[in-house]
Amino acid sequence: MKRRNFIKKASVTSLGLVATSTLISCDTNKEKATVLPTKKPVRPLVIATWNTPLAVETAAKVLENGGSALDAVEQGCRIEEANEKGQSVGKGGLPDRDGNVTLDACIMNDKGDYGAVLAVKDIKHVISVARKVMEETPHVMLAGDGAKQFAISQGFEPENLLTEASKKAWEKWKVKSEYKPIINIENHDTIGMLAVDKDGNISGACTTSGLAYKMAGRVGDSPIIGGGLFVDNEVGGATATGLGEEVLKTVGSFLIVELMRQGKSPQEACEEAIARIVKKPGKDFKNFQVAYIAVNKQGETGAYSIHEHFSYNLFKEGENKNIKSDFYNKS
Ligand code: SD4
Repeated sequence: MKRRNFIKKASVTSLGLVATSTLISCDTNKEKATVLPTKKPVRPLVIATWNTPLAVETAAKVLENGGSALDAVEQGCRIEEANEKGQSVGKGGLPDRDGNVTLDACIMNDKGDYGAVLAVKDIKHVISVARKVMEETPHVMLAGDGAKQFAISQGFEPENLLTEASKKAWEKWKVKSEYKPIINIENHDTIGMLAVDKDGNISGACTTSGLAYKMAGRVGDSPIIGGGLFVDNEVGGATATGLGEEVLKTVGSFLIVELMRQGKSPQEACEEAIARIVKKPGKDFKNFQVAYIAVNKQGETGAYSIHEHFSYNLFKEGENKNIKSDFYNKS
């Protein structure tokens, strides 16, 4: 198979906040992708939030070897869960305000099945636990201690997820003793991943430690179907990163898939979902970020964020020096 891997990074830096989405598409076709989102249908492909090349490459390899989209997104997400340097996913995630690392994750397959775990302590690969919930139980969500017990019963090893670096960061935050949860703004964050396999079947996954220093028990959008992730194999999939409360209030990922069902492209659908958030009165958009990525059945992709929304016109005119858009051919 003649293959090209395309990595496209679109990043927006504005007001000190950064949103990045990374696209790798494995293409049998000779034509170069020149823009993000891809207008040209590409299959198989995998896209993920933020700049997570190793995770995306891992997932792409699964697809290249003929694996399913479900295996691809699970394997991709596991890379970030094991990456201790990433402070918003898996081991090394920043804790809640009491110092406990609690993880949320969910996964959806091409049959419309879904599994999720919420507020799980001491288990690193929550994306795989979510898959077990989907495949081995009659339920769709397990939370807290029940989820942890289930994971252990399935052979997952409990371990301390609080690294020294995250503990230090938490201790520093505690000194201020004000309740202000923080969304990580560096170039690494919650990973949401969507894959389309060579047959056009779509799966998605999302895994996170949620907001840094959140209230104990707080759960965001990432493990909630329709919020942080939604896949409908007839139409496409979408996933989110950013302030989960705002994603949930607009049921963002479900909205994007439904908009695609009505004929919008993935890019138009992501833009509309962001517009639903920003048109609400009284919101201070400078202080939070929401970003979506989406893919449709044909293998077209879209990506949009609140900060892009406010920079879009300048971006179109090429006048905003803060917006970078690089293209790499990794063949
Ligand atoms: C949450 N959406 O728990 C997650 C956090 C996140 O970028 O994506 N941060 O709300």
